[in-house]
Amino acid sequence: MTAAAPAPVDHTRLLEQLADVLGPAGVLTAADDIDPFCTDWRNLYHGRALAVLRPADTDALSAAVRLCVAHGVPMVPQGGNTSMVGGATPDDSGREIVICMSRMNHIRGIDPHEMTMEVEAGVPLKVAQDAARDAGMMLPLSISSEGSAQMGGVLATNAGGNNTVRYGNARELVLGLEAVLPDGEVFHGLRRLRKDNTGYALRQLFVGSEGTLGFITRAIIQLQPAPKEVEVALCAVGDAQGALALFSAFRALDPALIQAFEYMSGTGMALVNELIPGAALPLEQPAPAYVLVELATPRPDANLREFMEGVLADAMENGIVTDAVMAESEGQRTNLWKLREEHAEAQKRAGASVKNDVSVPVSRVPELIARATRACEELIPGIRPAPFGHLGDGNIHFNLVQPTDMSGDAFLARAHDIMDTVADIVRDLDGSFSAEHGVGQLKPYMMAEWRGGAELATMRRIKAALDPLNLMNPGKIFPPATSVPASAPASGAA
Ligand code: 2HG
Ligand code: ZN
Repeated sequence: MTAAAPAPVDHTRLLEQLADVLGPAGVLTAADDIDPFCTDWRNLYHGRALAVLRPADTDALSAAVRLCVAHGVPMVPQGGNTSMVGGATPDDSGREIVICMSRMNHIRGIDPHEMTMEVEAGVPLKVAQDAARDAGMMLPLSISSEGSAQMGGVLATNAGGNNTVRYGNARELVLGLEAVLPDGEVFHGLRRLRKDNTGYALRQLFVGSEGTLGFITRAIIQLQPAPKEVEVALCAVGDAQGALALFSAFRALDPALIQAFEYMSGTGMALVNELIPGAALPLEQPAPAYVLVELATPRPDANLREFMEGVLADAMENGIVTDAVMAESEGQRTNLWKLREEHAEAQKRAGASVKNDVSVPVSRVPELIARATRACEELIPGIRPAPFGHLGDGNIHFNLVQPTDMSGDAFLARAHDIMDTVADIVRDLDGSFSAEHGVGQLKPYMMAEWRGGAELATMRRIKAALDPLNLMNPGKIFPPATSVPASAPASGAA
């Protein structure tokens, strides 16, 4: 006896009901409209979707989620579509609905006394930063994709970036949160309290959950005073050990002044100079490695420049720094930052690359870079390691660019070997395989090995309790319950 094939599901009724609650502008179904939402910006994942929903407010999203749940349709939230790990891309079943947050794009208020901002999920990070600046304050979260990345996605992935060293990840900036839960109920946690020890801190469950436990709709963000003095320097160093020594020198004197402390390899910097129009290294000689340090203070009379010059002069005398340039104007600051911010773009232009967004205790960054460089060069002769990132947080993007004499496809076919090679060293150094980009659909296969036992089991229990039907961003974070840890990604990594 053969089993009857399952009857095809007719979603016409669901799409009609969704159009009723969201309005015609709120439901996209034409292939041309949907396609851009079905591919990630790195072009690694290509899914399909039943529709894209564009709710205008929390109530509309809540009603839409209830309808999707009633029809058993999985939902994938998408902000600026800047995920490095395919976290916002639907699978290829064509059954999933993408929830686009762009219409929920209002800044609902800024309070100068509390120094808080209430913001909706679809506001681009850059827009929120500019609004804080116009109000005389600062939203202290800065990432390379801030022009496109939206607040909901930034929070859902607990983004880090350049200022984590001083202000923490997105998690540390969130005082309150509103989210639509997997049954469509709204979690009203938009409190603006510094102290609130009333049971579990539920808002923190949603931060970093990558849309698997609820869809963030609004948040209260802690702002900071706008800096009055800012100094930026680009320093040439011999290696990561020198970079770490420079970090320790600044930190020993005044950790509160360090707003960013970024490491760049000579290889990565050379690619930026070669492939990014307008980029130019303002030092006499290329160096094996570089540091970009930004100091900032809200005090107008802090003599930051003198302080920076003093630390750099000592570092040059001690041989830690071999050359350095300090920005003389805002324009020069922007140019120095461009050399750092364009690393991801330059590597994309250089051909196929494999990303490893890893972190280790900060003291072990030099060992990570030295060992992983050696191991990858042994694995694939001619490979171009181009590590860079947030040295002050111990978070290095240990990225590898294809050899010039190898095809991109052949290189990407080795992505899994490369990731495992780096991961083994990261594990040996007590690190994490996912520092600030998340797990998405790229790295669930690593979860069982790295977060197995009680930790993964507890995460699964939380997921099952909140989303028993597994309809919120399925396939992200969690490996299939029975999976062996060998479902290699087709390409790339993060
Ligand atoms: C950055 O720090 C981003 O610029 C991107 O996190 C990192 O491209 C990358 O691997
Ligand atoms: Zn980064």
